[in-house]
Amino acid sequence: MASDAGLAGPVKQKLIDTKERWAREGRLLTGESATPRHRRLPPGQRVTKDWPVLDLGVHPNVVPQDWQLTVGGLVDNPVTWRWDDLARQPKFSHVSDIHCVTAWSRYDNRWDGVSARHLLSVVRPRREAKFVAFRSYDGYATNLPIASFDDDDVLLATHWGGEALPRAHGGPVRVVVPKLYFWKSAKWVKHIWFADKDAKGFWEVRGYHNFGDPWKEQRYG
Ligand SMILES: Nc1nc2c(c(=O)[nH]1)N[C@H]1C(S)=C(S)[C@@H](COP(=O)(O)O)O[C@H]1N2
Ligand SMILES: [Mo]
Repeated sequence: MASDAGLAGPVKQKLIDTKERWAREGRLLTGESATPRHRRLPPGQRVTKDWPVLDLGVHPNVVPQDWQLTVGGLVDNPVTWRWDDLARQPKFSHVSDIHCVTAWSRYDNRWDGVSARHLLSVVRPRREAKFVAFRSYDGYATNLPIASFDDDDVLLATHWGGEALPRAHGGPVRVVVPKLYFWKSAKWVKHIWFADKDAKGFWEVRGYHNFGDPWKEQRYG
């Protein structure tokens, strides 16, 4: 079992142990592959109408006045955005489906916030930057290739369904990366770091796939 050093409080160790076991056993795998062109629901998923809360069990209480995001690493223009800075950025809105590795999917989530592409245009990653690492207020971490962040459906979300994003779902600000399993979408985001090397996050070191494409059923790896 990997160490939980760096997490911001008592985590749900049972949930973590169960999910690590699923990864070892290859639970939920169908062996199918699909493409979004032919069907809406990725293999092995079922649609839910409600929106489950899934995390390590620590819901940091970050009020907008205290929230700040630092974006740095291999970029020309590192920034620290407080809530007011974020509010001054161009607004972006997108409707997308959620696919969680625990097999639920939720259609038609309307997100509002600031697009990843706008953030990229502000910080300007250098040519050597190939990966993005996220770190959250609860100590959670996850990682993406820069190409997955640089997409037209990725955002820093402040609103869901027209309402302020609830704390349980990562408010005041979370990342949303709809094309990958939802563990790649960091709640309560605090740092975004660009690097030439990949650095695995919380679930990626616990048997979960490094990329996490639901259409290829990249649950574990
Ligand atoms: N900061 C943080 N982000 C996180 C997590 C977490 O524990 N902490 N869990 C991930 C996982 S495993 C999932 S499935 C989604 C769940 O988001 P939701 O609770 O809004 O459904 O958040 C992801 N982002
Ligand atoms: Mo998850």
